[in-house]
Amino acid sequence: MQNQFTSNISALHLSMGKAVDLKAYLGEHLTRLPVVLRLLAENVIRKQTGSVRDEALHAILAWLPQASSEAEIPFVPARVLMHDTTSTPALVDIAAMRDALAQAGLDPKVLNPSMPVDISVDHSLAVEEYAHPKAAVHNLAHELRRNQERYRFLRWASTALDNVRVHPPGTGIMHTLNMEQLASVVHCTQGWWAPEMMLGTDSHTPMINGLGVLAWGVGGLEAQTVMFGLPTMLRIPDVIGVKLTGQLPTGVLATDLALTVTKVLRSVGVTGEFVEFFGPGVASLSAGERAVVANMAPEYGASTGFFPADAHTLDYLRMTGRSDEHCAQCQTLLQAQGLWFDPLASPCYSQVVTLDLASIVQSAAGPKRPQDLLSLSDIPASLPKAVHTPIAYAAITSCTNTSDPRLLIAAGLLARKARALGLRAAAGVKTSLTPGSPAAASYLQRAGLLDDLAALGFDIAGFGCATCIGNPGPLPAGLRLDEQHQPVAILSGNRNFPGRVHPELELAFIMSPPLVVAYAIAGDAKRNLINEGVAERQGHRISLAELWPSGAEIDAALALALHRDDFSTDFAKASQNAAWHALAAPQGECFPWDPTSTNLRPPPFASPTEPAFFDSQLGDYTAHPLLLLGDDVTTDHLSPASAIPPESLVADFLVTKGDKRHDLNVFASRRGNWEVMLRAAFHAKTLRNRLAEHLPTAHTLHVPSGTVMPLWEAAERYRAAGQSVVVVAGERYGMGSSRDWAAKGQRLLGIRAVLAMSFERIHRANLIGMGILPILLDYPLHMQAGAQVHINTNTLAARAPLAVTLIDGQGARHAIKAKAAVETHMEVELLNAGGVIPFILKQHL
Ligand code: MIC
Ligand code: SF4
Repeated sequence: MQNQFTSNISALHLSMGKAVDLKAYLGEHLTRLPVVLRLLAENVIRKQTGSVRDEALHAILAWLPQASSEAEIPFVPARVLMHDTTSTPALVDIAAMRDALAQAGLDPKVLNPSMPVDISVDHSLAVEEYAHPKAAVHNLAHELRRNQERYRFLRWASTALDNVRVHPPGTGIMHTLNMEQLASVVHCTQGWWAPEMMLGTDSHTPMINGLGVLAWGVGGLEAQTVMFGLPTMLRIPDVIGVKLTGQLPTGVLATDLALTVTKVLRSVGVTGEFVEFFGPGVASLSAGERAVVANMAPEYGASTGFFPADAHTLDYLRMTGRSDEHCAQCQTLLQAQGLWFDPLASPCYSQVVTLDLASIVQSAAGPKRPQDLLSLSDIPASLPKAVHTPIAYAAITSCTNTSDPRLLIAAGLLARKARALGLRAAAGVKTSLTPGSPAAASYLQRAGLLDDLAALGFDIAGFGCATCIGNPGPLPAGLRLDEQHQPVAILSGNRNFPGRVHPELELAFIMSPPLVVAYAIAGDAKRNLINEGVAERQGHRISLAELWPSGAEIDAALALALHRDDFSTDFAKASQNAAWHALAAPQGECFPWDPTSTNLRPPPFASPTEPAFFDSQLGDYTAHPLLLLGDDVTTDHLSPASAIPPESLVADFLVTKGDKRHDLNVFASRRGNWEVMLRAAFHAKTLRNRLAEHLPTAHTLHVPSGTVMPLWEAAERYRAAGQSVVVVAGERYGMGSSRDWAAKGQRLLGIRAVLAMSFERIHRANLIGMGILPILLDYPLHMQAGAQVHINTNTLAARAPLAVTLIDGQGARHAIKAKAAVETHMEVELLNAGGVIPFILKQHL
């Protein structure tokens, strides 16, 4: 449980009030520790007491000599940020847990978040309409119609649960909202001034690290533990210091830097560790540019991409309407605590990677992974030979690249030059602009660039995730998709896994907003923009350089466009969303479930009467593989977020329940209905399951019968026969997002353990949160037909070897080198309880 403050903290007495005297605790080690660890120390001092505090502080200091540690420490964030599609399942869990308490005759109200929870309704916007002035208004109306039931539920939650605030559709993307409105950088809490630290149920939560706010992404399950007052336990991470030198060359944008950092850090391997930027180059980047780089932390695999705060941070805070008094408080506190950025400082890091900003060039990444960096002229060669590659979508989208005004202004200026030359988007390209915040419309308008963007088809289509999350709306009419035509998506997002943007598209490139406009004009991903130019106009080849805005042009437009008050007035206006406030929300401490709903159903893993889903899955058992997978299984494979294909088992199921086959919305919108999500598990055309060749989507081979069948049916058969199942995979299992349905789906399929060569951090935690044991293999496990594994978890301990045996098809046994991918003692407890939900409930029942 969260500890109380003690009065015996060594305090600094500042002009505005008292704060932890970090120097008193850390002594001369203060400046040797990376800033992220200074912040974790501050959190421990303020939030813990007695021996817990002493041991944690001792462990942080003991990190120094090796710059590494096995010790675990508690962390208590100040607040939690969620979005509609991760908050819905978390709130559905809470509603179901409240039912369980009520049924046991207990007070359901004991389950209440103990800290502020902000929910941004941003993930469900789809680009149904585009390239006309009313597109945004109509898309918002489509969104509200489709998601009404779920939105009413969110409104119920905001009244039934204390501390929950919901930001309606149209107010922007959560991370932009966090940057522009929610983050305070420093705040006064329970009488103490403190640096702000938070958690978010989204992998891109570290975007706020660009402002010096320590935060990382967790799954909805981990957020539930934190919300109910349990600390989150973390192993003191390795901290990779990225030393930036030099300055970005003219014409090179923050996106190019973020993509380069992603490539470099993926090759270094920083999974699950903290990244902190330092060195003189940092001082040359604005806070907006830093946030772009911080945002892509999940793409480079790190928990954070931290930039300590400095004068640029204050400039950003002022620009977005925070008061001068508050900015002064930020500076006073951070300087006094030794947390202010010093470009000459060189703290001690676990590893240092140096990057010269002057070496960065205009880049893109793709066509299948964000770490596959390309120079523009290498794009054509990265595409399959002998096929046409028309551009299906050209989308300026995503928190990553629409939060920094510089990037959107650059896109607008490129559009202006193109328009002046009479250029238009190529026929058949679906263009859209979905910025992270309503203020973007104001500053683009003020700079006179909205019209230029619209002339090229980039009218604002709404304020939300849209194309980035796989909600680009239908493919453009007339698009050819066959053996000769492999259409491509061009987007300013952060992920391009096959099928991520649209289930039918396997190829996508990530790039800066102005490049998206250039590609929309070019119309074909194979056009070499560097050698062949962007387009021909009256016999004249128009080069990219001709269209590219200069740094001075961008600066001039920014000076004209940015208006300090816009950010809060536009946000306040968007928050008034009348249609949202008119939605009738149910009242009461327990949610009145509608038994006919296809959106919201209480899940079995929150019900003590469902032991198969509620009790611990540890033990001594022999298991069949439910799936045999390779490397890079992403969370988009494990539980897609994009459109539900009308011809699919999931669609068939929903149609039997009365839904319309051609209006099924996206998978992410069904995360409140476990029956749909069970069928959506591993629903990915591009997933290769080695148990059999050419398996249809979401099917597997049921080994005992030798029959191919839908996964959930196979799971049901194994369960009925009392047989256990596991998943076997390769490297980077669970790469991608924080969605806990990627783990919940596996639990519903009865999967007791996942054996893989490596796990992505958030997904590993989500598996444990669902009571599934992640097992780390020393070498790839090749299972021939009929092979099984024997697992004994009776002596399970954090990071300890585990007894795993391969039983081959002939019955011979081979010991396998493996260990539990379990990091902390708390995680062992969660596995023993059966997962987070039973763990929380069992404390009350
Ligand atoms: C994403 O970018 O994939 C998402 C959608 O924002 C996810 C969260 C989710 O799956 O709901 C993320 O990155 O965590
Ligand atoms: Fe939304 Fe994309 Fe940002 Fe995730 S990365 S929060 S889907 S815009």
